[in-house]
Amino acid sequence: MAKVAYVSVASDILHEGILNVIAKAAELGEVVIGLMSDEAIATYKRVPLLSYASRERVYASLADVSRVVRQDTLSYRKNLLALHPDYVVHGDDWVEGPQSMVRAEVVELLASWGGELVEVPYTRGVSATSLEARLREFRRSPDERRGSLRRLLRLKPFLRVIEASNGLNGLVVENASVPDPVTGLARSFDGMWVSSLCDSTLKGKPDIELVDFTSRLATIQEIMEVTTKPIILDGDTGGRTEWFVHNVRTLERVGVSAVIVEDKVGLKQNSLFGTERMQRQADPHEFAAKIAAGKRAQRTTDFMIVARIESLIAGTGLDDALARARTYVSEGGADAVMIHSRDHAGDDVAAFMAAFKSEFPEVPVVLVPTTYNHLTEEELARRGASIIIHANHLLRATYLATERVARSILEHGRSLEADELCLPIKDVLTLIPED
Ligand code: SPV
Ligand code: MG
Repeated sequence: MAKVAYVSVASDILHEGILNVIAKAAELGEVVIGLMSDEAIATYKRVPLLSYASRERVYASLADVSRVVRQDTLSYRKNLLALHPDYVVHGDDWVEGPQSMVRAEVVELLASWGGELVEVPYTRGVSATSLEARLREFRRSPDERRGSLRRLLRLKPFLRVIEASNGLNGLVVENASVPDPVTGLARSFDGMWVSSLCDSTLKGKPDIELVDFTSRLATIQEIMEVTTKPIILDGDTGGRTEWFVHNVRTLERVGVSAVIVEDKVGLKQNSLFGTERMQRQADPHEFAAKIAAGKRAQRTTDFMIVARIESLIAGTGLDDALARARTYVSEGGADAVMIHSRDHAGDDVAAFMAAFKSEFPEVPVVLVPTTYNHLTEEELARRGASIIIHANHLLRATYLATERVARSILEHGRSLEADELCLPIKDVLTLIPED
């Protein structure tokens, strides 16, 4: 019987490096490609550009490949146990770094039936990761970017999103990455929140819909210029319905993925004031009609309108929140709901999600856990959250840091003491890539 050589593939792009690995496998036996599913890839890097079906066709058509099987996880375990291949062939680039844990498991499994891991010298300069840099331009295109939020929602159990308020902190959000404590693989943010609080505060203005849509759009464009991740706009109340429909189309056209609008009327104040400031909730049917008008105005299917429910903020309670959620989804056609709260325990939000998800299991729930931030993203996701937004932390950090430096310079009459609080000049000069 022919020997079997298993090659796992995650790349969109069939390049020379992968062909070298497959050619080596073909020398050893019948080549079975373990093609990673979109879900598996999304656990540690960007969602592929090509669908699973088209990637499968590409790999199945190679003369050296006998068949393609689906690999549903980053771990090879399930497929290796099913196939008991004689060989696994891989580039030697995974000996160290984030994939070394996956490698260790492969070695251990193969040993149990006398299989062997064969490593091919890594082909420099053609890895999917270097091609990825060139794909950035493509990912920045409005269509690609707009649709990426829905795609991610389908592929990942929950999305972690953080505020981005200008080009510079947009770059921080785009590039920040830490190893996952369990798997060792890269963990990064899935998307960006363009907050009304932060956008206003950065301009020295209160968060009362004073910063107009044209200005908000300029912020979005600035962030979009230098990043590729999906953008969720804090759309405040959405304004007059007659304006909202136009703004929805503008946001779609520039590549924003979603707008969240809150069910308030009159002078909007920031939700974290709770009932300390006079805030009025909208009539639920009128608000549903605004959302429905926005949905009808859309030119694409991938843009999302999220209904934000302020009942727990305004003190009108859980039953009101649930009734409104029902109206906004069933009557308004909202693609998702955001339930906001400033409760410190997070119990009201958990109660809302338990009830809402039993009625609408498919409708995503968005949370902004500023006050109940002792709960981890995973805990919130277990309770039913699909998108978790860290809404204002980069702005707050920036204020604290800059104010400290300003005081230090005043106190000392020179900037020497502030140096340790600042990014070194040589780093700031190279912070922004020139190409
Ligand atoms: C924002 O970030 O502007 C928000 C969230 O709307 S909150 O400030 O909590 O109301
Ligand atoms: Mg806001």
